[in-house]
This record gives sequence, structure tokens and C-alpha cells, in this order.
Amino acid sequence: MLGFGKTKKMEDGLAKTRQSVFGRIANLFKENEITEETWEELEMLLIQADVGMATTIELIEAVRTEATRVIARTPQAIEEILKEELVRLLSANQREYLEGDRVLNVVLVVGVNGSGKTTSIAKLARFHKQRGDGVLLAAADTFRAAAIDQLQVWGDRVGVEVIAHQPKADPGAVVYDALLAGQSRRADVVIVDTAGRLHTKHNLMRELAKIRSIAQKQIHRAPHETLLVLDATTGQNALNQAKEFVNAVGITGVILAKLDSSAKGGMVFAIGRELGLPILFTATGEQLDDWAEFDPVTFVDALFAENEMR
Ligand SMILES: Nc1nc2c(ncn2[C@@H]2O[C@H](COP(=O)(O)OP(=O)(O)O)[C@@H](O)[C@H]2O)c(=O)[nH]1
Ligand SMILES: [Mg+2]
Repeated sequence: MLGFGKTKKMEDGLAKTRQSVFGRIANLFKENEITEETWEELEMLLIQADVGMATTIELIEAVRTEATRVIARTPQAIEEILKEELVRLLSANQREYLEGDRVLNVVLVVGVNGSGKTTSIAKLARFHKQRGDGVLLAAADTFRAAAIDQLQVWGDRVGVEVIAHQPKADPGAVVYDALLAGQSRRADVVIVDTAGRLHTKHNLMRELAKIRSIAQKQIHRAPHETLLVLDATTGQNALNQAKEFVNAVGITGVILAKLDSSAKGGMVFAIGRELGLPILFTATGEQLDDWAEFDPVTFVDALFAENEMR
């Protein structure tokens, strides 16, 4: 299923991650032998890459155990085991995006200001369009006037309709109208943009919860996905924010944005383990096609790919 193009794109998007920590991890396995020092260095590098302490320790334990079991001695063989364990770690929480058949899908997109929500929504809208889905966008970030305009610009570019009210309007009313419009236009999916900051965090979470309940009343089991956009450059901080959203609004999956700017791709591994959430999409740039469905094997291969440019 994964063409060369997609793998190449993921490799390009991860160039920065690879040039820093993961490149150094790959280099460890270019040595002639694996010593106690190699394992220590591996541990240090994984932690530096934001894999997280607990995950790192478990991971190394698993790799060492497996290496002993299959009597792997060469660095190459051990590198393969590490890659397999990384893929296993990433696969634990994976599932299909929007599993199940329904007439109208409601996708709520949440996250702090500047994490990449609106840009990701444009990319997700295009992804749906390319699959032949009818898409509507709801401009429920009414807190900042510019946010509505920004979504409308993206909507024009992608060629999808945006349902919007005036700045400061009730976001719940925007969602209500967008879902009505989605039903009457027989759309397949309504994607809801939301605010990332209000006067207080409490207000924000309450607003998101209200949007959820409006969607729920209008459409059976909506929202069908509540996607949290995380900025990969913010590392551990993003994980802490994520926990607040998980507790307040029930996240179903993660969009990991700005992986292209992040030296610490290791966050990807911490998300599954610490949040128990699947990563559904990754964004690796500001263009519409800097976007991929998350696939553990493609991702790990891209992390360890040789850097042709060096
Ligand atoms: N490098 C890079 N920049 C991104 C990516 N996604 C979004 N951005 C930029 O991050 C900034 C904030 O994005 P925006 O979508 O407005 O975030 P929002 O406040 O969460 O809606 C903008 O300048 C975007 O162009 C990405 O994947 N890579
Ligand atoms: Mg926005």
C-alpha cells in the first residue's frame, strides 16, 4: 500500500529528527561491536529524543532480551531488533481513523493555540476530498477574528465550504449550523476547528465539552473522532497539555504536527505509552501535502534511513 513517494516524503519530513538524535542512534550500530557503553549511550540518546524515561528503559530491556533470545551479536542484527521493538511500541495503540460506517462523520479538532490545528484541518479536508468524500468545515474558533478568516482561506484553497458566524459568536451555534448543513448537503464529514485559548483554561475546556454535547445531541454518537493536535517541537510539554485535554474532552487520536521542525521525533513513542492514544496523522510542513496517515513501519524506517545529503 505504501508507495515509494510516501516513504520518501516521510523521510524528507524527518530529516531534522534524523540529523540530530536518531542519526546518532543509527551511528551507534555502525560500530564493530555492541558493548555495555553502547547500551548506555542508546539509553541516553533515546531519552534525549524525548522517548521518555520509562519507555526508554522498557524498550532497552526488550531489545536486550530479544537479542539474547535469538543470539543476535552483530550491531546490524541488534539494530533490526531495536527497529522491530519500536514498531511494536507504535503499533500497540494503532487503529483505523473513523472506523465503522455511518452517514455523517463528525471530527472535532482540538489543541492549544499555535499547535497547528487549522493547518492540519486544511490537510485533513484535502485528504477526505481525495478519497471522494463530501467535506464541510466548521469555524468554531470564534475567539479570534483572524482564525475564521484563516480557515476560510484554507477552505477556498482546498475547495471546501466553511460554515462560519461572526467573531465572538457562540461556537456551539456554529457547530449546530454546520451539522445541519452537513445533513442537508449529504456531506460525509464535518470537521470542526476549535479555539486553543480562551480567557481561562477552564473556560476553554468547558466550551469544548459544550461543543461535544451539541454534536452528540444532533448526531448519533458524535463526535466520531476528537483529534488532539500536538506540536512535536514542544516535546514533554505537549504531553502534559495532552493529559488535560484527554481528561476534559475525551481524545480519540492524535495528529502530530511540525515533525519537520522537531529534532526530537521520540515523542511519537511516548504518546502511545503515556497517553494510550493512537497517532492517526503526521504533518511535516506547511504545505497541503505535508501530511500522512501514520504508519509505524514507514515512520521507523524513515527515522533510521540513511541521510543521502550528508
Ligand atoms: N513547519 C511546520 N509548520 C506548521 C505545521 N503545521 C502548522 N504549522 C505552522 O504553525 C503555525 C500555527 O498553525 P495553525 O494551524 O494556525 O495553528 P492553530 O492555532 O492550532 O490553529 C502556522 O504558522 C503554521 O503554518 C507543520 O506541520 N510544520
Ligand atoms: Mg487555528
